[in-house]
Amino acid sequence: RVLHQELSVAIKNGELSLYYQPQAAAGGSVAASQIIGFEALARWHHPVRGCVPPGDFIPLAEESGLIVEMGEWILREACREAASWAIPLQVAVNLSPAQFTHGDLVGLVHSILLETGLTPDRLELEITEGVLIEDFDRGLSLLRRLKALGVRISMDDFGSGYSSLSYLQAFPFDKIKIDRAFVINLGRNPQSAAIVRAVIDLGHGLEMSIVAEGVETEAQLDFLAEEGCDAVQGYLIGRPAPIGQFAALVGGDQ
Ligand code: G
Ligand code: G
Ligand code: MN
Ligand code: NA
Repeated sequence: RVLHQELSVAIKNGELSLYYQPQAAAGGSVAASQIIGFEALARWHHPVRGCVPPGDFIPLAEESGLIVEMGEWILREACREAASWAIPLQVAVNLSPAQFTHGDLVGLVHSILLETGLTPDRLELEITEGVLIEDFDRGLSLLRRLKALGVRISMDDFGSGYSSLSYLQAFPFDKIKIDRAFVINLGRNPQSAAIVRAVIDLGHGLEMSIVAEGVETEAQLDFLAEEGCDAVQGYLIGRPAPIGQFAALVGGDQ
């Protein structure tokens, strides 16, 4: 309850910030894996509690409806930041289900792109299947209109929860992000390797690109590159950090 109230003033107080985690094209080694973009990840720097992880405050923001305002701030901030990079890398932003069901998401994305000057092809919106589960027709229409703006859509956390193959058939995703639960078990159990291999083939058959999340070891990267996975994200490539830590990658003086 207390946290709820504090969260409602967190934006005004400048307590929210974005960390960025690099994504790389999957090469046979870290050195051969070129950085192609970043996922923006929200952080709440609470004056007393310190850094509250998004797993703790995003659900709170969703319950209270604050996520709509917060999501708008996050999207604007990520686009504004990315537009300032000298090197035009991608930026990926997570969307919550409430952002799909409340307000005019397509209009918001459009106006933020215009306002920040970020070219649409540099923006990727990450959604989980929960977003689409409630109203199929509306979800499909929204995705089509977002894509018509020129932005890309990723299916996040694929393989966790109830994500099903019918989603991949029905919705025009550009990218599938394989949940890190499968990646962590690569090399530990053969089932995970079989699943990851199959998802890569499936995605490619549907003309979607594949990103593996939670890549922590060279052995995992090696397997993924060998199997044709397009991109990787995880501690091996880089931990989420303020953009200043990636100044050499994005160019300029962030
Ligand atoms: O950064 P961390 O690994 O703790 O993020 C945990 C989860 O919180 C992410 O997997 C993501 O789903 C969610 N998350 C992080 N940042 C955002 C955000 O800006 N918006 C939404 N909706 N979810 C986020
Ligand atoms: O969008 P999503 O909910 O998947 O956000 C990614 C989350 O995964 C972030 O909270 C981030 O801190 C976490 N993460 C990113 N890379 C790694 C990794 O290599 N290993 C583990 N265990 N977690 C990671
Ligand atoms: Mn994500
Ligand atoms: Na994810």
